[in-house]
Amino acid sequence: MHMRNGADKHEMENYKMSVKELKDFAAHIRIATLEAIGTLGHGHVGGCLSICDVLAVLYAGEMIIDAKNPDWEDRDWLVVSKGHAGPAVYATLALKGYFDKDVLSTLNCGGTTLPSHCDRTKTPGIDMTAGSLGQGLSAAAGIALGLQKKGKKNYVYCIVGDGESQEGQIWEAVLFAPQKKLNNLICFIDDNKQQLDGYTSDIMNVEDMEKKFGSFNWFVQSIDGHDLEQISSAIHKAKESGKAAAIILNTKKGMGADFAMNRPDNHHMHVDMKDIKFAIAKLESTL
Ligand SMILES: Cc1ncc(C[n+]2csc(CCOP(=O)(O)OP(=O)(O)O)c2C)c(N)n1
Ligand SMILES: [Mg+2]
Repeated sequence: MHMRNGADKHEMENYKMSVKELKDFAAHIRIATLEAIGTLGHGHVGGCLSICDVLAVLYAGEMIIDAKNPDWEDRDWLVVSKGHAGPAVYATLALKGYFDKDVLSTLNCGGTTLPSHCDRTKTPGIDMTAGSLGQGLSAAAGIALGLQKKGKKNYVYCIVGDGESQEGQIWEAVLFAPQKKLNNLICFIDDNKQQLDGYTSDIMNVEDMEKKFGSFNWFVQSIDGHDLEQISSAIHKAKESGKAAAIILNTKKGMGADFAMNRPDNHHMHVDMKDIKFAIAKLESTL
């Protein structure tokens, strides 16, 4: 595992976080995401909620970051390649103190610093602009290679969607990373089995991602993407593997909000404030 100057404080913080505290953090991310989308009246509810648990683990202490210095050169990087999940990332960043929580209510409004899709030029803490699917893993691999060339020990994390993995450019990056020995790159695949207009297996089946990444020489794990302990342990195993690592997160699109789960049309939804309030109350009851 890499160690670097100034990192010890953050790593200690991570070890102190109990599972209950992590669960609460994930619930707070979901609540703040739903509040922001509810205020706007529409948004990418499903794809935001499926990645809240991995965001919780990363930002609870796994990533070495400094909210007061988002561009700190010894930080870890996160590329959210499925850029439409911006609102979940913004909720996390606000909870971590990158900016005031009130800013979340400006989501996707004119002049906002929080556009619906991630934009590194607008939002403190966003490391890469995304939205045109398929590009983020290449960007993450490039960042990881650049950091290695500079002799830096930072990790680069990337979150890719299952539908997004139909893009050809993803597989160029999958070919590239192990050849360049990018052992500082950890790619999560948010395998929520759904894309914009239906089930991924019906539209263009990405099939066995574990086998596919493995055959390109990645260190691969497939886990329950809503189990915080499994996510945390998979990241540690990935770091110990010494290889470019893929973690397939078996998730549910819309996880944590009954109105958004188990339906084919939960991608970009117009939301009813009654449903949002009900979902938030249910999440709050778990705190
Ligand atoms: C290149 C490109 N094609 C199409 C879109 C439109 N689009 C936005 S999200 C999405 C579905 C992506 O599915 P998935 O990667 O599974 O993400 P999820 O919705 O499950 O979060 C599509 C097709 C896009 N943003 N970029
Ligand atoms: Mg999906």
